[in-house]
Amino acid sequence: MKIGISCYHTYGGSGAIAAELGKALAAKGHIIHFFSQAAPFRLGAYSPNIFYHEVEAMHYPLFECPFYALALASKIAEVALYEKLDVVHAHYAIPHAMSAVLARQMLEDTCAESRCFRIATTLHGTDITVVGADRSMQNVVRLAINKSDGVTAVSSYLKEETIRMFSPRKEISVIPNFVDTSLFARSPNQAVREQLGLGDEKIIIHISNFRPVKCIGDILRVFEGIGRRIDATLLLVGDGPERSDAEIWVREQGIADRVRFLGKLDDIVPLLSIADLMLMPSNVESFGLAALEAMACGVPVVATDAGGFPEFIAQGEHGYLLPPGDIAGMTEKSMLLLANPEHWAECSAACVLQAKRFETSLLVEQYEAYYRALIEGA
Ligand code: GMT
Repeated sequence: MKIGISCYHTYGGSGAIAAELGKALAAKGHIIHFFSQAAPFRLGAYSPNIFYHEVEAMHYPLFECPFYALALASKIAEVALYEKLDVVHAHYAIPHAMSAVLARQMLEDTCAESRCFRIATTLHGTDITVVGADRSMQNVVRLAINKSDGVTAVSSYLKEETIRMFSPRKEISVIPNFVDTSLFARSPNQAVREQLGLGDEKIIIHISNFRPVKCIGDILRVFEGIGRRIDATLLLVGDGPERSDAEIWVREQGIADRVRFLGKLDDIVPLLSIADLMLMPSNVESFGLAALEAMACGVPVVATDAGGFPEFIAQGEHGYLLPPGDIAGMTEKSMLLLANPEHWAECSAACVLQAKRFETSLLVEQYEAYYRALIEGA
């Protein structure tokens, strides 16, 4: 198949899933055309089956905002026509699905409807639970969903939320996030510990874009509680709006020497491989890809019972789920794992097995079947 993928290039789960999906499809012989503002952060090395089209919105002094959604629509239409794309897979309802809908309208005079590309839209969460919750965006999100040929959500939670908030006409299928367990596998390396100046203390890790929804303050408070009982270091990977406040807070608390702000890193496996626990206290998370990647590396997770986490983290088996904001509960459960080597080892092994149920190859097959059904149903 010839598949266009429209996604955000920025540090986040949707860009990671879109890039990994495109790479896996290309490895199976499909031709993939990526559309985004910059190369998606996990795109990596050259592949003969992957083409990347940078979308540049026109800048003109009269316009306060560049017209990215329109530039993207024009680019999709241009590439779809000349490359004869079968499917355009939009990651996010807005603007990507909306731009794909517009692109198809641009081609209406040029190609017969039955020959035009199909639109598959994947909802990742923020487009529904954050942006979509803003009344000014509701109509356009609903339109993008209803005008797509097929819609998938990354968890049952997100599917139900979308139905509750938008009552869409379209059927929504659930295709969860996935992880390549041949790459995300624990391989502890003493050199990594040495580079970071770590001893034999317990390592707690968190990876995100530091947006308010990630509850960075809760991570710090849980870590502070852990640090009062055992020797531990917190590794914070990523960057975003909550980082500055977090840095100030750890300095004020006098724990700055035990909290490392490592910024945005592409290769997180070496860090996950030395981690003992991942903290994900998000107050809403449609899936939580970073937690799945940690589990693949044998890292148990303490997260919230919000959103999609309960769909792949079983209580007491792969870590623990607590209500958002329950700092005392998260601290206690973290200690249960960190202070009991046998329990930790059982959880760690169970995490690795659980991640294999979300193996990239299995979920990529589901996407391929989904595209085929859309094409055949045309
Ligand atoms: O979590 C983020 O802030 C990034 C966001 C994104 O759009 O990249 O992630 C969303 O999509 C991921 C991939 O499907 C999910 O694993 C994340 O749970 C989801 N984030 C939220 O729902 C907050």
